[in-house]
Amino acid sequence: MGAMTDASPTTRTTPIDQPTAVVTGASSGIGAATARALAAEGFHVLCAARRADRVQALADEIGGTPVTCDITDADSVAGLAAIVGESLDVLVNNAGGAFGSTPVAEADTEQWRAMYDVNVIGTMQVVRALLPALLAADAGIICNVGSTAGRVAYEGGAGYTAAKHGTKVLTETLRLELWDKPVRVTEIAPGMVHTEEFSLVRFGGDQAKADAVYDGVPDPLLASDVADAITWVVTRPAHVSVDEMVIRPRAQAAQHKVFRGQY
Ligand code: 8X3
Repeated sequence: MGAMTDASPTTRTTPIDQPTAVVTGASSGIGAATARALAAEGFHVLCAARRADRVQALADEIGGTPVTCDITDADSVAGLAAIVGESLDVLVNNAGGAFGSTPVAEADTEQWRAMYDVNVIGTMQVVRALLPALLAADAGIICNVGSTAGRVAYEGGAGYTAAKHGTKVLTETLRLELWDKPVRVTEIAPGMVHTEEFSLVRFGGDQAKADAVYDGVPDPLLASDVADAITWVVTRPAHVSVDEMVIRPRAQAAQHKVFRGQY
């Protein structure tokens, strides 16, 4: 998996004075919205994801660079690093996901492995490969997209909550390890975000189950809301480090306390 395809150039073509950003999982949802938002802020965005047609279309739309990349594949990530080159200002580690919702007693081992692979190991592999370029930028920032699932437990969610707790701890550890380097490390932890794919993927393509998650909820967050938060964080002055930001819709006071009705 993860072989580079013809959607990936061998170099990027960034004007010399334009800041650059990598967004992983840029093929849809929060990733695509973040790529658009950063491009609107003047960044040259390297749009990285597995689906070549989608990253190509997005890069065409925003004047960015498409990179076909599977973050769980170290060779594929090395290809991303080669395209990034010597310097990188912003890394948004957004690629991730939830697969399945069974209780621990009925857990599907492969789904759990896949969740740890993409949410934790994949994030680590991208950080490891791109950190030299971020340090070369002298004011780089890493923004990992975690989740409120990395803050609490909920029934049927353990494979995902364990992985997103992993994303959180990876982020905290990285901030400690880079304490004397000119790079900031942030985690954005969204709650309920209504994207086209997150719940659909979690429930194996069952649209009715996916729709039920948001049923009656007045205004769940949209991908653009989270992209807005990420853009704000990464455009603060270099001495301002936002360690973490939890962002939920008004209707979600806590993971289990979701208002479904009309205000
Ligand atoms: C998604 C939040 O509530 O599905 O990261 O765990 S939740």
